[in-house]
This record gives sequence, C-alpha cells and structure tokens, in this order.
Amino acid sequence: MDITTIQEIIREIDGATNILLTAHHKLDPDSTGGILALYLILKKLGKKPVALCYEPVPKNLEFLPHITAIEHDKKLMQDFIITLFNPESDVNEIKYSTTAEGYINIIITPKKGSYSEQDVSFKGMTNKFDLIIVVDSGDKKNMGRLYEENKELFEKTTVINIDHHASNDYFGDINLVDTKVSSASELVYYIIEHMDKGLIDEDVATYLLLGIIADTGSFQHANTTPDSMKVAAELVRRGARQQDIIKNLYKTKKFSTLKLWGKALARLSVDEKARVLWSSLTFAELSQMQAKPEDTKGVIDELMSSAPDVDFIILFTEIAPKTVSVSIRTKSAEVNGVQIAKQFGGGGHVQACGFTKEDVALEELSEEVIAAVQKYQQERLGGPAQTSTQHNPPLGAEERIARRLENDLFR
Ligand SMILES: [Mn+2]
Repeated sequence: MDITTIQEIIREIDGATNILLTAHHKLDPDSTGGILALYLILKKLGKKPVALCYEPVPKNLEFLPHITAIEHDKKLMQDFIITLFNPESDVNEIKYSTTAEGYINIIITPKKGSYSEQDVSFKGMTNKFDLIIVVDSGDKKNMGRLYEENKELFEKTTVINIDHHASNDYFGDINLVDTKVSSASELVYYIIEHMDKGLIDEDVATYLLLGIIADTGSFQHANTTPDSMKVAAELVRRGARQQDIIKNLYKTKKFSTLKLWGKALARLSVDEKARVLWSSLTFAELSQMQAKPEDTKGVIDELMSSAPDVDFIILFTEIAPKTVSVSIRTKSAEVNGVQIAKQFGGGGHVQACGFTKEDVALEELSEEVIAAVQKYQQERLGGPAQTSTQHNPPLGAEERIARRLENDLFR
C-alpha cells in the first residue's frame, strides 16, 4: 500500500472544507459505497462534502442508508457576482460588450454621480469546492457530463483519484491507484484506517463491504486477496450488514426469473463423458412467465457457478417462435467455446460465446450443438467415441443446484 500517497490525501482533506465527491458516471456498488463512506466520514470530521453523480443510483442500491445524499442534478458552477457600492443613486443602465480578445466589458451607467474602483467587489466569484475526490473512475471522461460541464472546476481544483482499474491514466493531482486492490472501496478503507478507524460505524462499514463484495463477486474473482478478506473481516467486525448486502445484490430476483430457473433446472441434461451440461427454455415458457430473453442471463450465470465437473454449459433459449439463441460458456480458457459457436455462424469470447438461429426447432438444434461439443471434446480429451448421453445430471450435481436455488428462493 502506498502510505505516502495516503498521507498526502489525508493532509489535503485536513486542509479542505468544501469537498466534492464523485465517480464514474454509471454508479455501481463499488463507486456508490466508496462515495457514501467518504461522505459520512467527511461529515463526521466537520467538513462540507457534496456527493454528486448525474446518473441515477441503481435500484438494487436504494436500500443503503443515506443513499439520497448522492445528488443528481446539482449545478456546480456558480454565478459570478460583481457588487457595486451604490448608496445613493440608482442605476440608469447596465449593458455589456465582448471584445475580440475574449474580455467582457460590463458597462454601468449611474443616474447621477460616478463610481470609483473602490466601489467594486466580487462575491461568489469561484465555485465553492477546494477539493475533489473521484472514486473508481479510470479517467476524467468516465465521469461523463459532470466533467464535461465543469472542466474548468476540475482544472482549478485539487483532484484526488482513487481507483483500482488497470486502465487508469493518473488524471488526478494525487493518485491512489492500485490494480492489485480488489476495489475502490478497499482503497477508501485504507485511507480511513490511517485517519482514525473509530470513524468506521455500521453504515460506513456496510458501504465499504458492499464495494468489496460486488467487485470480487462475493470473493469468487481472482482479485480476491488476503488483504481484501482481512479488510472485509474487519468491516464485518465493525458492524457491516453483510446479509443486507447479499440480499440486495444477489437474492432479490424477479418472480418470473425464479420460475424460469425452475423450468431450466427441470430440463437439465448432462453428458458426463463429454463434460457438457445443457438446458433449454421454449418460447411458450418465456411468454407464459412474462420473462424477457435477457432474464435467462441469470440462469446461465447460476449454472456456471453451481455446475459440477463439466467443461461446457449451454443454454438454448427460443427467443421467438422457431428462433433459438444459444449461449455457450466454458469453465476454463483451455476449452474453446468459440470453436463450437463458429460452426453455427456465431462467435464471441473463448469462454463466453453464442449464436442465434432462425427457423429451427429447439430440439433439433440442441442435438446438433451437443453433437458438435461431443466431437470437440472427443478430439480434445481423446478416448473412445462418445455414445452415451445421460438425460439426468448425476445426483450430486442436481442436489447441489437444487439446494442453491432453494436458498435463493427462501432466503
Ligand atoms: Mn470498482
């Protein structure tokens, strides 16, 4: 951890009063958690923070306390006010003209008498921020309209850049950028830790844990480090409401989505030798459940994280009558899904790809695709030709998936 930079940031915060907090324009759990944690801490320190992001907060984050502290439509640049001492006479006329050099002349004509230089003063002449903290944003452009409309403010004000993206271009005057850290929220934790750990109450702990959980996919992604787990443990100790976070991030599914899962699970098939697991959803089922094709994304994600020892996970979705969309996922980079997708005119990434075919029967297409997978796997893994196709997953697998679904349903 870059202690020098953290200390520099703490010094800047100490010396500032009006602090603007923002993030990349599309708020996500990490940026929202980071902003709110800083907001509350700064308030506790007697500062005057303003949290601002022009895009609305995502629905699943509305459960967070003080979420309304993040404003969406505040205008940042203030009027430039020129005050003229004018005790006796009224103004006859005010007009202005611009010069070729880019100046504005404001011409004030009194009804009587005249003004002198001493009569003029300026008020509210600059924006009121003396520090800007940007959380989880790789560059200035990522802040969207907030930056576009206030470039001057960003140029004139000290900017602190707190981020963990590899693409970060060090746009700040002070940059706390660490790609080895799980999340911007974890970085915010390190700053607060060096200020005073006592500032972390239950709300602050919840915000920061939210960012860490979301960006590590509940400690499943490769960016989960011993440090991120240590910080998470400390946050839980300090009262972070982990169950609230999980419930709102992962356990709040539409009823239609859950019913869709039920259908997909009931039709689960496995070929253990070819190490492929697949399922399908018909157009009639989608319509019946008033589900949209995009609702099936959750189904394949869930199968991916719950499926047992397979290499391929494939979901066939009839998105319109006789039009079938095929999502192919593979569990490791050594298994190239694109090789299958390409045979059917599709493409994508090695581990996540697919295609859509019109004018086909769901059954027929799934048989063709599975045959292609069996052939690919046979060539890859060797061994005798593939013959057996088991249309039920092994008990262990089915049980594990069912238990997971049950958890999601009844929590
Ligand atoms: Mn992040």
